[in-house]
Amino acid sequence: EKVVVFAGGTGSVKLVRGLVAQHHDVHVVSNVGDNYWLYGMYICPDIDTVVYGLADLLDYERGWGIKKDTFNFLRQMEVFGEETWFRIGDRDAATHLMRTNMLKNGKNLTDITRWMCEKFAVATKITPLTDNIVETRITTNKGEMHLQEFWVKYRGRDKVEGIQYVGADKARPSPEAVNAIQDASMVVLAPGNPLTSIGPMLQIKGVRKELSKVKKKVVAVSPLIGGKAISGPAGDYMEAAGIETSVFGLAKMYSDVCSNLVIDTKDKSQSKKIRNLDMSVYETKILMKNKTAEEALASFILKQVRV
Ligand code: FO1
Ligand code: CA
Ligand code: CA
Repeated sequence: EKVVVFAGGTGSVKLVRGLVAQHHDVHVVSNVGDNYWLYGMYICPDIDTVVYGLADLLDYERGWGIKKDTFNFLRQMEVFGEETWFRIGDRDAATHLMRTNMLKNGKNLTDITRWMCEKFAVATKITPLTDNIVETRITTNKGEMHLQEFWVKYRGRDKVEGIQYVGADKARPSPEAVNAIQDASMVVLAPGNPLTSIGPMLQIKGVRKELSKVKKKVVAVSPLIGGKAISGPAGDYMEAAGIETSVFGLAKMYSDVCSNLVIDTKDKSQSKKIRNLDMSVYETKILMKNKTAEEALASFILKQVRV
């Protein structure tokens, strides 16, 4: 059985790691909306987080970058008078530099990501959802900016007024991603932010259609516990997008592409309402605070969710 995981960010890598530990054939389809150009280098946080996570190189506490990485390069950029709010480690920089050179030599992100998996000895397939450029941009009272500027530079403190996925209307899913969806025995929408991790992927033309064709085997995992985001600004983004910050709001958002929703036991008062949307609801503990919990949630999804 092939399990395809739509992934974007820290919660996603935990679930992916849990699924891989269950010896399942896992194929990760990654969000690209967070990708960011800096110092002439192309940075793909969601791809790198999964690669590093599966290579056991990820800084587990931070949830991004390589553990025990040094920051000499960044310090020198500071000496040169550059902004250094986006903390690129020395080893991490090598990844971005190699990727950028390959892009300049005409390789696409799918090929580059495959190369990365080989170099980091990651056997799990990881593919960007698209080889086209899609950029998640946030509008606040300070104006419109890249997600990384909103979240990292300004620490997510400004009020979110809107979210745009620039390029999503012209982007198309890669053939690898479409094949993965079609061949999957289960497609899992990881417990990522519904607007900035999973949302940008669903906005790409054709993706909603592909998923809706197989919605009976699509399982979304809630990123909320007790109506609040497990981590990050999911709640604020949902509010800005006019979506009720609850598992019911989430269910409505996903109901056209997904027939199964895994929610936390703390949210079970909403299960009945969700079932009325013609979705199956599964209740369990969804917080993945260590590797045991990651594997427990993965095992629950594989064994309890009937697709
Ligand atoms: N997140 C931060 O909060 N601060 C950083 O300095 C930072 C650096 C960084 C470098 C490489 C990388 O792949 C990711 C990095 N992230 C950083 C995480 C990342 O920007 C965000 O977590 C996601 O893009 C939002 O989901
Ligand atoms: Ca992300
Ligand atoms: Ca199984």
